[in-house]
Amino acid sequence: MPVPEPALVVAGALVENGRLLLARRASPPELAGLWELPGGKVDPGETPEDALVRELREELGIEVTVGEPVGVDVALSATLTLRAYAVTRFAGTATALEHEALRWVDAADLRGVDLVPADAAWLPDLAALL
Ligand code: DCP
Repeated sequence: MPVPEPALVVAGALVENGRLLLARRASPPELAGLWELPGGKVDPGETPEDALVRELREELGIEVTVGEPVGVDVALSATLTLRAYAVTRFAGTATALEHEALRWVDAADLRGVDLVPADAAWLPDLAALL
């Protein structure tokens, strides 16, 4: 039997004036209260870039341009892989439409933030953007 490719979750790194946008998850219970790069699952037939544009519109109410991947892909499980992309441009004011809160962090703040475990793998890559 062929082994299916893992499904992809995409997340966006938005930087403005030396600060990175983080979003605090409301669910599931084991991730609630932890900070992440906002994003979500790629739908069937959708490109990862299109999925990230859609997710950031739904979650933050902004229109983004997606750039290159940031850091390495992270395995969330046998069936789910997580990838971050740099957001090179965005329009609008980011608003927590689906998260508990948003926060813009500088390099010093980033070191002290409680990130979801998967996103912590990108810390050096994210710090390099600031
Ligand atoms: N995830 C993560 N780090 C991120 C974004 C997501 O570790 N920066 C993880 C959390 C979940 C999975 O990826 O285990 C899917 O993320 P979401 O729940 O945010 O994605 P969706 O909103 O698309 O999921 P659903 O369809 O379940 O609502």
